[in-house]
Amino acid sequence: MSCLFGRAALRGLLCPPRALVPNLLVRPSSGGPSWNQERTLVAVKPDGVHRRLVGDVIQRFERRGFKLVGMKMLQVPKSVLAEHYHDLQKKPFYPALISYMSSGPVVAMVWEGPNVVCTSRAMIGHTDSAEAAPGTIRGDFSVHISRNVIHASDSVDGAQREIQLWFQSNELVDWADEGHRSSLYPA
Ligand code: IDP
Ligand code: MG
Repeated sequence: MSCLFGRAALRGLLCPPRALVPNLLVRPSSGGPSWNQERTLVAVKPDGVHRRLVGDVIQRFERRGFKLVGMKMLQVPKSVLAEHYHDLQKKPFYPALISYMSSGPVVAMVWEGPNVVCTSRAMIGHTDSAEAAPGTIRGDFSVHISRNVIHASDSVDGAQREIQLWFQSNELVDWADEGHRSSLYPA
């Protein structure tokens, strides 16, 4: 990828206006906040696991105020990766991408919170490590696009598709944190 923002990367960095975010992942709550409680898939890739970066990633998402509702370590089957990256099938780097993503364990997580899809893309940074801003996960920990440490879904629809692909519904935990929410955002 050149030094200019690629279209996919740019799309991943720009947040849609809040009013346009579809409400697909909102969980019903008992008179709770009207914020979009989205969910997104975040995965620490094999390079991130090898480099002991899992804890740092979790800490960043927790400190931001997001809620962990699913987590597992797995060696991702190539069939899952093929579906996950089906948009990239014709790219020259696709075979290397699948080989790399299946080369070691990945830590997959589902995070929940207001606008978590868009915010997590900002937190992980630009796809190309050379373009990723310092302070972002990729900008702090990676130097090459093919070893960029972390995945995060790039749209609400994509997040829903990816969560269903990577997790069984009984692997996701709805746990109450109402007492904590009021210190994160207003009701
Ligand atoms: P994203 O991970 O920021 O959403 P995508 O365009 O969806 O970026 O690409 C998926 C993954 O494919 C990237 O995170 C990166 O690991 C790899 N990738 C993308 N573009 C290139 C490239 O030009 N060379 C090598 N690997 C790439
Ligand atoms: Mg992507």
